[in-house]
Amino acid sequence: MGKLIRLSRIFRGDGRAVILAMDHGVEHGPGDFPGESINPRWVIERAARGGIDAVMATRGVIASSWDVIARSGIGVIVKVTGKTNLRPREARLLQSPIATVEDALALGADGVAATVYWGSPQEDAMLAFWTELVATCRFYGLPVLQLAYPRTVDRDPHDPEVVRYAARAAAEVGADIIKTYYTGSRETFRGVVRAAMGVPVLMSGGPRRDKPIDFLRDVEDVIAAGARGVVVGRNVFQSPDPEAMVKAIAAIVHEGLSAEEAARKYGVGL
Ligand code: FBP
Repeated sequence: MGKLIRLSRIFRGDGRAVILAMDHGVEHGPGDFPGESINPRWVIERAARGGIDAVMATRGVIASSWDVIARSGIGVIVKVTGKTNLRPREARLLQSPIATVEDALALGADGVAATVYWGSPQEDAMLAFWTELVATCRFYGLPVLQLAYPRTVDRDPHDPEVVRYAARAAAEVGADIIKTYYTGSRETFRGVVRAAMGVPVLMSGGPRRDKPIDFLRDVEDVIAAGARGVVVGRNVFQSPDPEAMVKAIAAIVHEGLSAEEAARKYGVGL
């Protein structure tokens, strides 16, 4: 029951969610945050006004913005794994623990998130951590989101077949929510959603598009393919107007607007 109650704080009544990702300070470094966006409170405040349903972030970001989050009533997903780009390249195919489930609960989490780089030479270590995580979260009634990222040494991580494989594997090892890469077409992403056996699949945002309309078209495509929402970072906080961008994304996810209609309505990407 706890898990169901918490999932209802992440997904709206329509079963869909727009989630702001803010774990980039660890994953990529502060260079990802232009201007005011270096302050997570600034970003979360605007994204909440725009209509995000939840924020997925490191415990430090959640702690820094706790009052903004509490006032806005958005769900909280604490990322419990991470890696930095300061590591040697060959060591970046491994995510390490950066918080415990109890740390997340102490922050009022509605869920936790962990990355598995499927196909990595260090897949074994991430699966060992993941298996413990799922068992602990089952005990506490806490949903677990998996960032199911194919990271083999020789395949394109956006190759539909490896994304489909990652999504299926995530579903089979107990993910409650799957966040993975867009495969570039509705048809191939429909295959990803089907492979996940009913576990909600959300699109991972990716680097900021030069033209916001291109990102909004991807959102429209994945929703049409059966995705249950998006988990987006850079395309929101690197936008000149994060609030308008979230409004446009939410209009596609929750109101069924087309990318063009949403862009026109909120003045982005035209
Ligand atoms: P973006 O929308 O900015 O891509 O955020 C999604 C995300 O998965 C973040 O949660 C994470 O920090 C980042 O992308 C990982 O990107 P990469 O795996 O390419 O380093």
